[in-house]
Amino acid sequence: MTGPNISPNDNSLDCDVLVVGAGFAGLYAVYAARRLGHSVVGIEAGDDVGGTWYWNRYPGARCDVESIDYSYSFDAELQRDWRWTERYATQPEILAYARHVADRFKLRRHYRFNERVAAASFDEAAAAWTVQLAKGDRLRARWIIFAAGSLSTPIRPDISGIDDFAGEMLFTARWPEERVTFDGKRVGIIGTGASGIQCAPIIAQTAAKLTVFQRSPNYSVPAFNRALPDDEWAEIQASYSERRRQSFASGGGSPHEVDPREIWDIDEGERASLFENGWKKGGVLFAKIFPKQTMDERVNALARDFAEKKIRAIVRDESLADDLIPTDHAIGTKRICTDSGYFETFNRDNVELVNLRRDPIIEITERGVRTRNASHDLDMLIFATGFDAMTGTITRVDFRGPGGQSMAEAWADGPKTMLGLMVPGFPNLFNITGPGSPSVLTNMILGAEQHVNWALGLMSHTQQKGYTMVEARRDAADAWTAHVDAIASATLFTQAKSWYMGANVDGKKRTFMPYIGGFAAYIRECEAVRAEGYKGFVFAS
Ligand code: N01
Repeated sequence: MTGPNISPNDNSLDCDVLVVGAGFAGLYAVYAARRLGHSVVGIEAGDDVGGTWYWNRYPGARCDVESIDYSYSFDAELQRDWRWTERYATQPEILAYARHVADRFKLRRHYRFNERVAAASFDEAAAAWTVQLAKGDRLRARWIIFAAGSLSTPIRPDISGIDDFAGEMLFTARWPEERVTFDGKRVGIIGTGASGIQCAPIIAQTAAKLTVFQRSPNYSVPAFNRALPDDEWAEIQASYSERRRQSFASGGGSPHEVDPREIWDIDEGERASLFENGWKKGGVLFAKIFPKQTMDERVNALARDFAEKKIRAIVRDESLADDLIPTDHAIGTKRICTDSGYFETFNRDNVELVNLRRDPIIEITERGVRTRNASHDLDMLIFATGFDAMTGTITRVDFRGPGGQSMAEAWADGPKTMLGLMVPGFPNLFNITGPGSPSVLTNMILGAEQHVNWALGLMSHTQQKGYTMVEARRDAADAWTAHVDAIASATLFTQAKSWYMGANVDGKKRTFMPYIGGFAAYIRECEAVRAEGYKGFVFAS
């Protein structure tokens, strides 16, 4: 890397590259842009680095991708020096890793923390973005790398009386840094997605009572988490480069692949053991045992049947098990949750499940939650109610390209992108792990590295050719988005009411947002575009 504060190439600018976000994508963008000699300013809403892992500090938060894979690959020494202690790292350990990376590569000095980008407009004559920060400052930059996360705008549900509650009210996605105690408290939690499912078992251990308000049950597979002993660590280190190679050549960004055989060619006994092995791998990998598992309803039904039996084997009360088993979606078409003792929690005497499909919430009152059939008095109410995923954060920034259209307007009928990375009408702006990229369906850290490297390659190409601006062509973005749609339509994913589909936000266009063709296929698409001189992009000065 070059020195700490180099000047922008153009003196009328404050920096060459403005990076939004100090999560894993933003940190890597700052690192990689600096390595190429660009002057960089980072903007981060939190008071430190970490992104998702900075905000989601709720008890039980862990990654559902193995730590050894969910970590940067760009620096062999970092990979060697950072010792992951568990198979699935806890939120504090992942946050400590982000901080270590920021310290090690001296990235914090490029950031302005506790600051947000409110708006940005593109000045075509100067080929620069004028960026308006929420506290009033303005910055001018040639390029913006928007790396503010795919799941970073939490939803506050529109439930009548929500502000009247007199007890403690917490959001998993904005969990306070101070220690929260549940001891002796009557705690309610609304939401049974990955966040709710991870924290409920821990809350139940000390709360006087835990009431879980469930609108839709979710599939969840045990994490089978464990410590990583030294001998295993040594083996991982010895084969790390091969592991990374496999991850970049895989569908999901970690070194796991489906069994290539047709399920119907496998006898029932072997099928059962393959399902059992898939289950024991833990979490999302259960959706990736057979190639057509999320494409063919008959294959999916076998996986559902297996998962249902697992739930029934845990939950002692049969009618409670009925309520906890999803019936509205194919397994894997909403993100499978990864838990540590979730279904077991419902065998406890101090835990109650309220099935909101039968007994919906009428209002939140000063005392708690009133459903149609009962009043639930609470000392604490926790919302694990999800995010305006993938588009929610970028459309809340008032980006205006040369045509004056905002991103929210441009995407009113669903996001349109070229490779998920650029949007027609918004030159010199890269979106990292956004819609149209594999993002949330792959290992986000490796995905971010690949995106950022590709974006920086396009920036260098633009400059080398003597241009100052690059933009995705509309026809290319239409074609890419149609391709993203077409692959998704061949799966069962589009039938689920998931946040992948935008179905959790009222009024949001229902469209499958991530690219589901797999990480390796996506990398090939990006490389092909590069090899053809960045076909689909238009350059100007
Ligand atoms: O959010 P969600 P999440 N009344 O949208 C319910 C990643 N992640 O934060 O399904 C009552 O999945 C809603 O009900 P319904 C992971 O990719 C990973 O849990 O709309 N309920 C649902 O149950 C994940 O998929 C980890 O009927 C209401 C819940 O709230 C993504 O983040 C951990 C409601 C929201 O679930 C999002 O997960 C955590 C209302 N008005 C997160 N509004 C790992 O393990 C919403 N709900 C790595």
